[in-house]
Amino acid sequence: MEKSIRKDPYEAPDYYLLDELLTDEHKLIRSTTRDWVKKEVSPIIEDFAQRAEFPKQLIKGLGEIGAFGPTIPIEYGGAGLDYTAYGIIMQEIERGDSGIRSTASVQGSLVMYPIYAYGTEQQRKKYLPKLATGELMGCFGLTEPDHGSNPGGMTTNIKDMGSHYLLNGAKMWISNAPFADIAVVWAKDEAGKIRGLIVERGMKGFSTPETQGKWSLRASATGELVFDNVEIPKENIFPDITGLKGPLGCLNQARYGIAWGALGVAMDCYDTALRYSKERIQFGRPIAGFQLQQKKLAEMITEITKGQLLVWRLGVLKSQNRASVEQISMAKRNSVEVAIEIARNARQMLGGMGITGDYSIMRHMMNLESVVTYEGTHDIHLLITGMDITGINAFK
Ligand code: TGC
Ligand code: FAD
Repeated sequence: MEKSIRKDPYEAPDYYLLDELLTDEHKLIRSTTRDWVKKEVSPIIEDFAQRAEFPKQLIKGLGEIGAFGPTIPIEYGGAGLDYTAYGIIMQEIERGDSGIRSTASVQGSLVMYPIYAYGTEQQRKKYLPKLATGELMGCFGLTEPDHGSNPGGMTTNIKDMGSHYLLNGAKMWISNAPFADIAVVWAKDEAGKIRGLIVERGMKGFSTPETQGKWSLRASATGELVFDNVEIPKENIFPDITGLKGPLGCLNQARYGIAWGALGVAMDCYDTALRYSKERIQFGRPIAGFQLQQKKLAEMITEITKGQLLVWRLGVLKSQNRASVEQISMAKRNSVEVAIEIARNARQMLGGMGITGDYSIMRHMMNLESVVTYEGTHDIHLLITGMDITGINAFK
């Protein structure tokens, strides 16, 4: 059987004619992003993932297709698009690789968004246009070695020294950290209030050691942020936002993108398994003709279709500023769960070929182990839903 992934014959499933719910602009954005992923990501991503290296050459193209800050207004270099368009872009990029979507999510939702939403006009003008093109790359430091699901317990801190702030502490598991030019960092002030600030590479006492040995998200660079008496100019702090709602407000944006993105992974795995099963002959007939394989495929397309409807509706609500944080949690959790289940079944449908890098499924499967953990774990999102429907907090 011909090995097909490097040619990337991907065709997206649309079982319920959901294209009719999209505008012409949405469809154009989708085809532009899909073409870019087929041309630039698919041919190289497996090799980069095998080598555990981030393909830096993709940064410029990500900027050109509007993947950095799609909803940020045009005057600051963003694309000024609605949330459905943003979701579609994340879906298409993650269909190629979760690590590349991570790079785009962090840049747009976790770096550009807080600078736009919480920053001063001077900060917006200084950073946003260059972040939109990828001339500057950013990362987002919330998680610490001892505070992951419970970021409110963070110990990274700032002291007001009069002319500047002094930043101390460490962040862990930070996407893009090893090559980022700037970091949006969350730290407690002397009153114990969480504040956001912009740290620039080159500031004395700031380092970003790379995390080695990941079996997941291998084409994404992850690292630590270490702050040893870093002097932060006063103009680098976000002036008004305080408390956990600052960083969590950014996470709403990124979690929304993942809800679409993980479904992209599910669609890629389904498409690969469907094509393979129609071509692979065993016992004298295509394996797609066996009931057990049809059950897997039928269940995959059913879950994909339900997920597509959920994220489409969430996109409409988000564009109208009516999406609740709990609705976003439900969609992030559901899409990742659907994708994990589909990736596992799709991998089995490819038999031995499924474990190789000739197909995208095994890489997707491993990536999803990060996606199910970051931006709030599967458990945390379930507890958010649980608290919303019962009114009872089961976190603490
Ligand atoms: P809690 O007392 O519930 O809330 C504290 C304050 O925050 C507000 N809030 C939110 N605001 C905006 N958006 C949300 N989603 C919010 N959730 C809560 C809340 O109203 C309150 O405001 P105020 O004004 O009363 O102070 O906080 P808690 O300490 O009990 O924690 C709640 C919990 C567990 C849900 C939250 O901390 C959480 O979501 N934990 C998960 C942590 C997480 O998601 N970390 C992600 C790190 S970044 C990352 O993973 C990037 S990966 C990037 C990539 O590569 O794609
Ligand atoms: P823990 O919080 O220690 O959780 C361990 C387990 O306990 C989980 O199963 C969790 O669900 C469970 N648990 C925790 N609390 C409860 C509870 N109350 N009830 C029930 N179960 C509970 N962070 C950033 O700030 N920026 C980034 O760019 C970033 N990128 C990342 C990239 C990768 C590849 C990875 C793996 C992580 C990244 N993260 C990033 C960190 C990520 O957000 C955290 O890993 C995540 O929030 C979970 O924190 P933790 O790993 O400390 O796990």
